[in-house]
Amino acid sequence: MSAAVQSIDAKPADTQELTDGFHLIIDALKLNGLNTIYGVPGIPITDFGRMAQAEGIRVLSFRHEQNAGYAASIAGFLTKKPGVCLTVSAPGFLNGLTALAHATTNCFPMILISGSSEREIVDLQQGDYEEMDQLAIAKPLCKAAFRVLHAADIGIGLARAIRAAVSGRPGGVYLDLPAKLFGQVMNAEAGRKSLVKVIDAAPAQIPSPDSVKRALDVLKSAKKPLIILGKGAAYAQADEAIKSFVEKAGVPFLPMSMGKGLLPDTHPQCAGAARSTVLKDSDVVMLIGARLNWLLSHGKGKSWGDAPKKFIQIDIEPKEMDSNVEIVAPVVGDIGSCVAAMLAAMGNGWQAAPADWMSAIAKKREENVGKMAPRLMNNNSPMDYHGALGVLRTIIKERPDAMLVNEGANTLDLARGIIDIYQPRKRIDVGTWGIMGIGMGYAIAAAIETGKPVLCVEGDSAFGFSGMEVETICRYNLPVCIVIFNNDGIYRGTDVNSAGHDPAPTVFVKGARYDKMIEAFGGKGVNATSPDELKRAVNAAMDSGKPTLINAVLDPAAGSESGRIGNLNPQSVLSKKK
Ligand SMILES: Cc1ncc(C[n+]2csc(CCOP(=O)(O)OP(=O)(O)O)c2C)c(N)n1
Ligand SMILES: [Mg+2]
Repeated sequence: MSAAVQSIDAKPADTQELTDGFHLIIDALKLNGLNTIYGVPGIPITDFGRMAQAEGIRVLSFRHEQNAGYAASIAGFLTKKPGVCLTVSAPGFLNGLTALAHATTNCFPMILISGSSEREIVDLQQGDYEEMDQLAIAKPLCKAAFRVLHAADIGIGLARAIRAAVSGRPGGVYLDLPAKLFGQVMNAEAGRKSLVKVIDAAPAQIPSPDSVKRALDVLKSAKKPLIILGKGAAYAQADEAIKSFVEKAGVPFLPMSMGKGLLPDTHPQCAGAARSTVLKDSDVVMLIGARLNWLLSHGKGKSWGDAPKKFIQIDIEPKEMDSNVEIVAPVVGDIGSCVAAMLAAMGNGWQAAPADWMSAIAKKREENVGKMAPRLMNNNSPMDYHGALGVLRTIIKERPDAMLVNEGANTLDLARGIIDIYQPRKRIDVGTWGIMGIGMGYAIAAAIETGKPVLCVEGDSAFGFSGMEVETICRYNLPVCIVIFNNDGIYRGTDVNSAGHDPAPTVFVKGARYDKMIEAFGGKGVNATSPDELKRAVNAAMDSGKPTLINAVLDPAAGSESGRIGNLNPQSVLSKKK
């Protein structure tokens, strides 16, 4: 037992001011500006949630920990402060763990705080209530994991968790708080002194001048340069510097899904609508906060073409360099510092990319946009993806500061291409893993953290993973409009099972009315069968700020297997492909 805890024996109990684990955790969170908790109550954290709320922390109580965890993870992305998720032991912890792993994979700062059972019983495997060695299980799935056993160590424990989450490449951190800790009593003054306010939690990491010069030399030598902006660039909140750099460089840019809006998708240098051309034909590619993972086909293969290519990479994580292909100019540092250093080193008289490259891209972009335009204006009923997304595209154009949440397969891939984004960090989606289930958690955190209206564009399958949180959205009366692209199933609603009476694995109840779900909790439900109806309903929802769920009736035959990534499905040589 620590000296601070022992010291309570030194004076009679009634003459000294006491504090306890509950209060120290709350004080430590508040001291570090962590004023929001996303979680689900239960033993041993129920009272903690109540007390935190009473002390002014915003406590958002969810219906399932995974959704609370996703909310915390995206809160981290949006604010650069660790999002906090609070769960009960064993099953609650495991439910939150998916989100913690997701945060780590996506480089979002998050802290999963979980209550846990009695160490003495857990370690002897004597069958405690919700027994589990949570710390051991969390470790491989997050950036760091800590356990606090003494009240006097709460301040240090939280400080370590905060630093681990936000410094360097951000990620998920697990903080294990055994039930006994909450009630542990210690001298209040000693308690206050034990708290740590984390100074400069994510110190700037300045790139070496040589690496900056090398990168600019390579960029300067390019005939067909390309800049790719990843969600790391969006996370950095160096929006002005990034915009100035891209414009001064005069290089076409391709935004990754959550990098959209750093510069508007309608910017003349945006190559989003000419993606395959720029990947194939570019000769120098500068990655800014984007990794060469599967989302960029690992930087090689068919989609990158045969032309020789040089890669420049700006990333805070040195190990990211050469992960898939050779990086001829690695620039290691935080994105803000790196881009600022680039801007400073470019000097005056930087030559924009050659005009023939820019005009080839502009031509391709106009061709593709022109081909798409009539499809976006169709008023078919039931709707197809393009008709429905044409409407939502206009709505976001008119409301560029709204938050857009997006998940699904076709619903995701087509919305990403069709809905232009105009401001940084407005589009939040399935991320690196392409997971379903982020929808309602993200929507809730987006509303809470930004105070802006939220539009969720959800496949009917995707929505199902977190659908119960519509109650949470109604309970907190959040300005969230959920549009469900209801095509009766996963990818399509038309599969049939030729071998028996069970439905095919990819189809759902036909003609389901998701709009009725939100009515059960006092929200507004709308069934929209045409683009016109959809437009009216979404605009009304965004104007009212009232929780709304719109069941957008899509043609069950609209959509293709796995959206744009059908090629990743393994094929059987024994069964013929339809
Ligand atoms: C957690 C998780 N489970 C399963 C999947 C596999 N999966 C990919 S997309 C998808 C649902 C696609 O259907 P829907 O959301 O209705 O979109 P649609 O293509 O029909 O528009 C599923 C289940 C996943 N990506 N993540
Ligand atoms: Mg669907």
